[in-house]
This record gives sequence, C-alpha cells and structure tokens, in this order.
Amino acid sequence: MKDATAIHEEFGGDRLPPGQRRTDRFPVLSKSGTPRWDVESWEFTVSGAVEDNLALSWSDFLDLSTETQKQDFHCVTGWSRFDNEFAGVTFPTLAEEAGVEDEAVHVLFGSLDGYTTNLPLEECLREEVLFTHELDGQPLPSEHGGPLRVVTPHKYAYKGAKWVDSVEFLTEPRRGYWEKRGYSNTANPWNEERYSSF
Ligand SMILES: Nc1nc2c(c(=O)[nH]1)N[C@H]1C(S)=C(S)[C@@H](COP(=O)(O)O)O[C@H]1N2
Ligand SMILES: [Mo]
Repeated sequence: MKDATAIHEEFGGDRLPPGQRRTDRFPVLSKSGTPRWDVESWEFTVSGAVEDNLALSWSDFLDLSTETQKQDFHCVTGWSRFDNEFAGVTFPTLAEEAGVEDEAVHVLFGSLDGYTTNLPLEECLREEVLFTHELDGQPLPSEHGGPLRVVTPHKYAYKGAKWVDSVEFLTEPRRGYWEKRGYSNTANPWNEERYSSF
C-alpha cells in the first residue's frame, strides 16, 4: 500500500495542519443529503479538452487499475482524520485514459447532488488524487460519497467531490459550489487557506 501521509512535508508543515484537531470519528458534511444512485443507470463522464470523451458504466470503472493508499483527510471546519485507507483510480490514470489536450488548464468535478468543485489541472495530476470507492477495506459508505468520490489530501476536503459522476477538462478556470460561496479557491491546509475575501 502506498503511504501518502507524508505529503505535508512537501508543503513545509506538520502532519496536523494549523488550526486543525485530530478526530477518529468521520463526520459527514453534505450540502443537501445523500443522493440515490442506481448501478444500472450510473454513468461517469469525462469531457471537455480531451482526445476521447468517456462515458463509463460502474463495471467499466471497476475495470480501471485500482490502488490502495493511506491518506490523511482535512476538513475546513477544523477536524482531521488520519490513516484512511482509500482504494480507487488515480487522477493521472483517468487522465491518461481520456488523453488530456494541451489546452486543458483546469478541472471541474460534478456530482449526483449537483455539487461541483474545481482545481487547476496540475493540482489534479498527482497520484494522491484518487477516485475512491473503498474506505478501510469496505465499500465507501454512501454518506461519505459512495459509490465514488474524489479525495484530495493536499487540500481541504471540500475539493473532493462526493458522488462524483463527471470530470470536465477546461481551458480556463471556473469555480465550483463552495468556491463561489466564499470558501478559498486554493484551499491549502498548511497555509490555512479556508475562506476567500471577495
Ligand atoms: N457531492 C458533494 N461532495 C462534497 C460535499 C457535498 O455537499 N456534496 N461536501 C464537501 C465538503 S464541504 C466536505 S467537508 C467533504 C466532507 O466529506 P465527508 O462527508 O465524507 O466527511 O465533502 C465535500 N464533498
Ligand atoms: Mo466542508
């Protein structure tokens, strides 16, 4: 298993970012409850500045190569959960599958509940950015984003879309749900980038 719990070193900070406290619980934070999904009709799409638009069924997605990583999880409301074992498909693997065009600079993730979140492409092209469907050896609980969510251990957790079902490669930046509502667009936990000032 890949241990990604040392990525804080890259950001020049302690394992527990400033202003966070450690918890062993895993609180649930959702803007509007847990959406329903159906394994037969679920479809995951990749579009925008890519060579091949993808439309993957649940079994197509499970055919992609999967890896397990140990990661920390930092919520902007002040709690961190260490040593989560997430299994899934890395962002670079998925990007490779679609073939990212040179013009792509940004990414917008979309979800079954209408949530969106955004990141620069270079912040997505990291092994730790995972489309995950397993937590601690079990299918990812639906309230935590099952069947599939994104995790972004280098960012506050609102950058990881639960119930993710679309990825759009963009030629210019676009803000997602919380980024339009006053949360930081950059969301680096070691700099406490929690809110934006506009
Ligand atoms: N689709 C979707 N993804 C989401 C959210 C949401 O409301 N909908 N909330 C975000 C926020 S604000 C946080 S802190 C984390 C919480 O993840 P958890 O409920 O697994 O702790 O999910 C993020 N991803
Ligand atoms: Mo959050």
